[in-house]
Parts: sequence; structure tokens; C-alpha cells
Amino acid sequence: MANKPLIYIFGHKNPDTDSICSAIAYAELKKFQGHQAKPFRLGKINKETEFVLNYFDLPVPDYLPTIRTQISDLDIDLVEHLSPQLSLRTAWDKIKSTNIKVAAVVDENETLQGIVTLSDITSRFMDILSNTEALKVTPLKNIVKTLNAQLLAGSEKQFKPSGKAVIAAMTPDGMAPFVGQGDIVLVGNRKDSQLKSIEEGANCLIITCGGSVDEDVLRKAENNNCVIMRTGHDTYTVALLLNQSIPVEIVMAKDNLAVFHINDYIDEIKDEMLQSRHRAYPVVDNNNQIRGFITRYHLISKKDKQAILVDHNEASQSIDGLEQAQILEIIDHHRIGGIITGSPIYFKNEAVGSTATIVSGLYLDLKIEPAANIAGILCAAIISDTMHFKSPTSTGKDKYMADKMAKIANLDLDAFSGEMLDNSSSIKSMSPEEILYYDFKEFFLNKHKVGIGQITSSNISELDAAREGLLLYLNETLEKQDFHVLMMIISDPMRDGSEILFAEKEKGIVSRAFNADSADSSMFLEGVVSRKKQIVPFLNTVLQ
Ligand SMILES: [Mn+2]
Repeated sequence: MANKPLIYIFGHKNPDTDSICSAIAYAELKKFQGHQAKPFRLGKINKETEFVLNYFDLPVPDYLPTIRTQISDLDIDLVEHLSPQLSLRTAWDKIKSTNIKVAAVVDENETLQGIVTLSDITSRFMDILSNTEALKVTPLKNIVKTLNAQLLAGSEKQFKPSGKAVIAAMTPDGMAPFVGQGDIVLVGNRKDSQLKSIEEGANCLIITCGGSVDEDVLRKAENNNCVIMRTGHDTYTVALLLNQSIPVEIVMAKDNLAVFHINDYIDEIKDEMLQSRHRAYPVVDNNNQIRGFITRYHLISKKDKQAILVDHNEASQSIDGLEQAQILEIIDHHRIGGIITGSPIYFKNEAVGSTATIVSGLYLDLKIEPAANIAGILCAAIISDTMHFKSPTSTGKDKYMADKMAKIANLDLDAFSGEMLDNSSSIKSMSPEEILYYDFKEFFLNKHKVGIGQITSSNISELDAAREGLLLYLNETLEKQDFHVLMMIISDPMRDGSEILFAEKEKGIVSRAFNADSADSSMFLEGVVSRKKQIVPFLNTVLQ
């Protein structure tokens, strides 16, 4: 089960109680079915939702700002971790066995130091003119291991080559100009050459072809801080292998590395990857620890996040980056708003009062009984969306499901509704911006951008006090965000209707839509409480 990808479940932006509770309840149902699912919210929850989640002791879902694909969504290549001191020989063997022919060089804390590819190593051998600098930082143990040598005198402490590597191919009396202080000298079994090398100040003798070394040579070496090792390889091979023992940090690329973060978004790193020509790019986490390598191949085979949309089906009301996600399902009770998917999906759209009604029905269909608190939030969402069954969108099925869920939750529906309404909004302490975006939806009606906010308030004096500021804010926002119509619905269950405040680009749209006088950009519409059924369709007709 841990291998199944996470399914992100969320309702619309400016979430209402139905969006949040349906996402939570549907994620639970998905988990019952063996999926890995998690509910998210696309914005701040409102006071009513806060009351509901508190009442049923459920956590507020995490905020999800975008569903764009991140590196962490991909199966990036894991890599060999090499220590900086490792010999080129060993590094070569390790890298050769990987798919992407690249390895990360990391320090003891697994922090990225550089990267090394096979070609970094081979170009090292084509470019050699002097190996002096490289040998200075080569650990003795690398050389011993690479040459398969046996240490006869001295140790890592004495090993401080400050010169070059040289083959003592000449007679001892001809050595002086070639062998110098701090050199590594490759020498055979000639005792006079061995002694002469030590006298000239060699730091290390490598006896090739398994040559013999006398006791007094060893003693002289100890006295002169000279290291002696013996190997079975011939001199030519030793000369080659010596180069393979230098540490990988000498050849690794470490400057101007293109390094990505595990949480980087694919669309942001794509350009950088297409512009540069590296085979693979290291990916690190917050601690700069290497998590793997990403290649161009991953961009093609990218695995997007999986999403289920509840309580909405229009891209404009949904999350940023939705076009990158793989939509698995849509569970909704709104008009079909034009999301296009790449493959068939489970799309359940029912003309009922709330998404929670549909989710409750799915529990019943599957014969799975929700936990009491899940049944409780489903009730709350149904009551909230149907205005306690008073909205014209409310159907018999909403009442039926609410009763079923109330029984499981052991809840008195009427008493709970009253308490919930008391605890939802009071517009007195809210700014015009907070009122508009309390429950705000954006629509594209025949290519016209329309925004409609809705809130419930039965307090006429509070509304009168807020009216002027709200109208001013609506007009400002209309201009700034280029809306065609921007509208605020203040629904009053007591008066059984809604006060409509609005701003419009083209005079008369709203009065034509509702066939009402709107001299002051404000009107009371009797019996109108549903944005979806009693507002949007009429605007849609006028906005041709
Ligand atoms: Mn809804």
C-alpha cells in the first residue's frame, strides 16, 4: 500500500463547508478502499467550517498552494556516493556499473561536494602533463590498494610527496638530475639505485616486479622518513596505476554545478535542463544531502500528481497547476464547466443540494459505514449547502442522506443547524475584502469573467453599515482584476431572499438579468438564495 501514489483530494478555492467536509469524508472512503489519499484545502476555511471541524474534533486539512509536478513526484535515479578521497580506479569501477554513468562525491555528512562522470576520469588521462599536484593529495592507502602493494617501511604519517613521480631507469650516478626531494621513485631490485634514491631525498620508493629489498635499505628509509612499498606489477603498469590512485576530488566537477532541490517544480527546471548539456543533475534536500540525479529522460516520463476534485469542476475555481495533474475523479453538484482530461475518468455529477449528499450516497452504495465524526461533517455540509433544506437546490435525496448520517453521528439535526448558523459569520467585524472572498467563485460565462461572493446574514443594520464600503470595493476590484461583473450576495434565511450588491463593466447587465430596478447597484431579490440555480443561469442568459 505504501507504494501507491498519494491521491490529493480537494474542493474549490475560497472553500465552504461542503468543499472541506466532502474532501475529508471522500479521502476516508478512498482509504477504506486501500488507497493512499489525503484531503487538502485551497484557501482559508471560513468561520462556519471552523466551527464544524471543532465540533466533530477533526483537524483542518493542510493548505495546498499548487499541484504542479515536483522532482519529489518522480522516480529519480539513486546514485553511488563516493568519498572525496576514493581513488579514480575504485570510482571508475563503481560508476561503470550505474545506469547514468555519474556519481555524487559527498563528505562524511553526505553533503554534496561535487559530481564525477566517466568522462571526467578518462579526460584526466588524456590531459596529463604533470601529476605533481594530484599526488600531493593522494592518500597512501589509495596507492597501496591500487597497486596491490605491500608496505615495507613508513606509514601514512611519513607519506608527504612534494615532488614528482619518476622511474629510476638509469644507473645511480646518472640519477641526480632526475630524482629529487620529495619524489615518488619507481625502482627495481637494484640495491644501489634504491639507496641512491633515498639519498637524493625521495619520499617514497615503489619497488616493482616484486623486487627484493635489503634490511639496511629499509633502515635507511626509516631514518630518512621515506616510505617503501613493493608490488608485483612491472614498472610500466605501476606508472599507469599510480595515476589511477589519485583521489576522485581532483577530477570532480564542483564549481557552477546545476543543482536542483527535491521540491523544485518540473516546469521551472525544464528550461535550465534544456539549455545546459549535462547528462544528469544532482538533486539535494534541505540539508544539501544528495537525493539522486535527474536526467532529461525523467522530463519525458514524468509522473504527475493524482487528484480528485470535489464540489467543483471548473479550472478557474480549482488549484494552480491543475493542467499538470492527473485527474482521477470528479464528484460534484455544479454545472459542467469545461475541464478537459487526457483519459476517461470517474465523473459523478448529480443535481442535488450538496457534494456531501453524493459522498454519503457513495458510502451507502459501498456498504461502508463512516465513522461518527465523518457522518457528522457530512450532515453539517448538507445543511450548510442547502441552507437547512430551504434552498431551491435542496432535494429529497439531501434530506434522506442527512437523516441517515445524523443517525450514525447520533446528532439532532435541527438543534445542530441552529447552533451552526449562530456560529457562522457576522459581517460586522469583517472588511469588504473578507466579505467578498468569504465564499467567492469565479466563472467564465460566454467568455466574460464574472465573480460572485456569497455570505449569510440576517442582520439588516450590519448590512446597511457595510453597504457603502462593499460597493466601493466591488468597483475597485472590478477594474483591477478586469471582471465583467462582480457581485456580492448577502443571503438572509429570515427574510427568505438575498440582497445583491454589484459592479458591472456594461451598465444594465444585472438589472436585465433579474428584471429589476438597480439604480444604486443594490437590490433585494425575494426567494433567491442559490448562486448556482438562481443567479448564474440568469447572468449567463444576459451575457451573450
Ligand atoms: Mn457544494
